[in-house]
Formats: sequence, structure tokens, C-alpha cells
Amino acid sequence: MTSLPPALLAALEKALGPGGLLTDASDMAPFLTDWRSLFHGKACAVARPASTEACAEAVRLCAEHNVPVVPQGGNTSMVGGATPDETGHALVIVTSRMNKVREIDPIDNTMVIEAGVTLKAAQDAATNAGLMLPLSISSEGSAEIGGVLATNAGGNNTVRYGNARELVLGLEAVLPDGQVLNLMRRLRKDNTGYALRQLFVGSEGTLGLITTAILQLQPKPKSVEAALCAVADAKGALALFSAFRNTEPSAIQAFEFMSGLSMNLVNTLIPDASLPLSEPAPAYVLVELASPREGGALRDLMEEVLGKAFEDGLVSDAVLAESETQRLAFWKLREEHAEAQKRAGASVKNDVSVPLSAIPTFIDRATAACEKLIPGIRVAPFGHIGDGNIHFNLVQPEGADGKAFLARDHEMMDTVANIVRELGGSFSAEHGVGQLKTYMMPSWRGGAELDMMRRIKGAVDPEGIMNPGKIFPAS
Ligand code: 2HG
Ligand code: ZN
Repeated sequence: MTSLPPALLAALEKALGPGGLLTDASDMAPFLTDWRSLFHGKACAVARPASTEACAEAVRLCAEHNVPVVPQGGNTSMVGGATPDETGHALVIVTSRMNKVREIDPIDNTMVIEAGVTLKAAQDAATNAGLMLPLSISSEGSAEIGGVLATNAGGNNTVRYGNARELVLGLEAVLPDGQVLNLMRRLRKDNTGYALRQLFVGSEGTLGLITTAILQLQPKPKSVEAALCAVADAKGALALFSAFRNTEPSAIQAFEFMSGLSMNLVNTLIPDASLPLSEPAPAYVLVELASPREGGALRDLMEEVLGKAFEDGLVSDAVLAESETQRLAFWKLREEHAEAQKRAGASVKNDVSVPLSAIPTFIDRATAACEKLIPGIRVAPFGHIGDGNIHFNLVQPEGADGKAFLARDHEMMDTVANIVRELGGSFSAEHGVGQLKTYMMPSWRGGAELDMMRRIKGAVDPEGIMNPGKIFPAS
């Protein structure tokens, strides 16, 4: 079943304990394919350590035997970042059994948490302690803290609280040689050399495996207001964003854009999703305001800004959530975009960012270019417009052959990326590089930047055992 030499197999089994090592093909299968089913890898085994010590020992054994390690959390990568290659040499190390929220401190406003806790469970733990973990992404029910940090996840609340990077005070990681790097300091201020924890955030598992973290929490909002608004286009959405920002910037907790086409996919393909507006619109905004203070001030603010936006012709229709159930129903419409697009057939994701001012031009130009490239293509942009981050997703023409469509993925990605480049943007705003986008690194991050990344990688992981084939194109 496994290609592991017997001595290594026995040592791994001993280190990981009962149930800690999977070698049976059917047990390993769920860990060898990504959520999008784009990548199908092989592995010598799948390790499920229940502690940092067991994880460190497994990595040390791998280093000793020159076995590559592929760290995996909830396996929600959009870019194949946690899927091994097809050689079958790697050991996949899954963090799910390291799943304790160890401590929440209401004075420090911090949470000490293990890598395998799902983001949703972490949010719930913070909420139950009267606080808030201000990180929210569509895959939060499965995505685990280790992966969320390793990919510097962004999501719906970045507009107010920043990316995962901004929330990490402390970190513990297993290095490629099996040493444990303990950076578990919960300090707001600490200028003692390089901020090594930040090297691991966004490194996509190429420098080590994150096992524990200390996260900064926020006060729990006592009032929240959400509205779903119909707008004409991205330009209208941005004008509405400016209206909220110019009135009360600190109140904005989320500001999400959805094109008419992408919303229509959700409305038709996701059971229980239903658009609360009287008729479909060319585009939508989901805006959420939040405050740690009770009272009706946010409602007044929402009504004031939307009232003016109606008068100015920016918004043609809007519904304010009248209950928590309705607020969650609005969010369902937004969070099911990835699932709806998956159900619509093959799709190519362009997780790009551009300066806010360039978004309307970007969407217009990229839409025209893609429609010219593949007639009938369904251009379905949506995303975190308040951060300049648009998921410019391309869904196969109805009835077309999905495989043939995906065979042209680089053509589509490059068509979009060339426009992004001209507008001063990035080809990956939140999903990372993984293995899907390594080919873009030389032209986007080449020269001194990629060279420095390679030198850091070489210094931390000289044998190249940590998550090979991710971020860096084969040289
Ligand atoms: C989201 O914002 C996720 O919902 C997924 O980043 C985006 O499916 C996508 O492209
Ligand atoms: Zn996103």
C-alpha cells in the first residue's frame, strides 16, 4: 500500500500513535484531491498528528529520510496549495487533530489556538467568550487556522480589520528539519529583530508547518446592520462605498460586490437561496455595518447613506435585514458564490486586485477581452470590492465541454492578468500561488523579488522538503 521503507513506517506509526497514520488508498483519497478537483496527487502516507511534538517528530523523520512534506488544513485551497504532486513520494501532514482552542484572554483580547481548529469553530469560541475573531471567509466551516494563516487569508472583513497577517501576534511552527520554532509572544510591541512569524504567514507551507497561533481578537459588535442593494455596475458600487466611507468609515465591516450573472447562478443553483429584491439587478452590494455600542445609530446611518444614494440614483433598490435570520440569508447569497459556480460547470478563477479607482475599467476591459476570446463565456465577477479584490471568475459557456474549456485556462488567466498588470494590480489577492499559478511568478515577481524569495526558501529549507512545487516554478 505504501512506498515508505519499513523502518520509517514503523517510526512514523510510533510517533503519531493509533489512528495517526493513514496508508490505505481509500483512507488517503480525500486528502489527495483539492476542493476544485483540479489536482489529483499521490502520497506515501497521510499523517494526522495530535500534537506539536508528534508533528515535529514526523517532520524530523521525513527530513532524515528525504521525504517531502505537504502540510494540509481543511483542504480548501483554490490553487492546489495543499495537494501533493503525482510522484507519491510526499507525506501529507493534516492538522485536523490539533484542534484545541487553548485559551481566550479577555484583557489581552487574544486567543491561543491550535492549527486544526476550523475558522468557524474559532469564531464561535471567540463569540462565546463575548469577543470576536474578525476573519470571515466563504470556506470558514472547513478551512483550518493553520491553512488560513499559511495563506494569509483575507475575506469579508479585511476592509475593516485587515488580512490574517494583521491578526497574528504569536506563532509556533515546525521547521523543515523538525525543530519547533516558538514565537508564541502575545505582544503588541516587540522590536527584537526580524518579525519571523510574518515569514510564515502567506508562505503557503513552503517554510514550515504552523502548529499553534495567538490571534488578536476584537470586541463583539452589539449592533450590526446589513443591506443588500441593487446597483448599476461596479462604478455604482464604488460610489456607494465612498458614500459610506465619507460618512462613517469606522462603521463599515464588510462591503461586497456581486455581478448580476454571478448572483443569478446562486439564485438558480443553490437550494434555499432567494433574492429578496423585487427584480434582478445588473449588480449588487452587500454592505454590513457594525459597532460595539448598542442602540439605533447604525440603522440611522444605513438609512441616511442609502436614502441619499437613492436620491443620487446610485441605488435602485435595497433591503435592510430585519432579523439575524435575514442577515444570514443575505450572507448565504454571497458565500455560496464559489459553490454555485462549481455547480455551473468548469470555471477559471482570477483572484485579482487592482487599485479601487481602476476596478470599473478593469471589469469592462477584462469582460470584453474574455468574451472575445471565448464566445458564450459567462463572466461572473464578485468579491471584496472595498479592498480592490475582485474574483473575476469565468464560467464555461452553457453546454460546452468543461475539459476543453479548462485546457485554455492559461489563455484566460493571461488575458485577465495582462489587464491587471497594466492597471497596477496583483494576479492573486487572497488565494495565493499554490501550484496553479507558479508559472506566473517569474513574469510578475521575477528579478530581485523572486531571487530573494528563493534565497529565504533555501536558507530555511535547504533540502526543499516543505511543500515542493508550490509558489516557486520549477527552475
Ligand atoms: C470568496 O470570496 C472566496 O468567496 C472564493 O475567496 C472565491 O470562488 C472564488 O473564486
Ligand atoms: Zn474571496
